Amino acid sequence: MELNESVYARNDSIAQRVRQQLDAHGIRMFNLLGTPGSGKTTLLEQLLREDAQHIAVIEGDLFTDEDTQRVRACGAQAVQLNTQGACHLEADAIEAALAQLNLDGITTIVIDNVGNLVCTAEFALGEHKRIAVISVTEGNDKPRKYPLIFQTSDFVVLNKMDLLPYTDFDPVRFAQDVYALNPHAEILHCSAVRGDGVQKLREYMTGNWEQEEWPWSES
Ligand SMILES: Nc1nc2c(ncn2[C@@H]2O[C@H](COP(=O)(O)OP(=O)(O)O)[C@@H](O)[C@H]2O)c(=O)[nH]1
Ligand SMILES: [Mg+2]
Repeated sequence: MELNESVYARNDSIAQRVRQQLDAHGIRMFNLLGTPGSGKTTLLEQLLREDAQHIAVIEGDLFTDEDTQRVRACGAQAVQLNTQGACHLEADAIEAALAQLNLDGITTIVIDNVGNLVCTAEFALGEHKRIAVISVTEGNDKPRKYPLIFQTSDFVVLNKMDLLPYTDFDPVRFAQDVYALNPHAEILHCSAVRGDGVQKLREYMTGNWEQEEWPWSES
């Protein structure tokens, strides 16, 4: 218990430092979280289609650099972080990754987090906003089974809407469950392969929302 608290406190203080560094550069950072295969990297590829010059990517994966190759093929700068089996990224790795990026001209950084609905949600990385990506092929129970990711995400992408007719997924029930956990969440229906919903996500990411106070202020 005490060990856990010190791990989180240390992580939070590094995350706060990362956030200060980003604010000094006027850069917004988004933490893309979700299940393996929900479509995080496909969504990112769509976002990069229009603006690969101003968006840099930090890719988190256990062992491979396949997703980094995918985003570099879109023309974006990307740094690979391999967790060597760990199920989430921590703020110290993000701080090290930032040092490897050329931030000139960069307005936005997207962290393509390790696919995982549990521990990724527990670690602040210095991001300004969290975007959870869930797909309709995963079943309706995810908000009820994995509440923290929905409680802490600002934006929830419900992806693979093109497959909805082939599933028993109920988007209305999903929305009720998400709002019960987080009334401020915005839910966006997307098909990352078709590009549906991507423009709305782009507008949200570049929009004029208020910068909130640092939410992890205990440390
Ligand atoms: N039908 C459909 N397939 C998708 C969609 N988005 C992603 N996929 C597919 O789902 C698989 C996993 O996508 P990927 O982006 O690699 O998922 P990640 O593990 O979350 O990064 C790939 O085969 C994608 O082509 C979508 O909106 N509709
Ligand atoms: Mg991926």
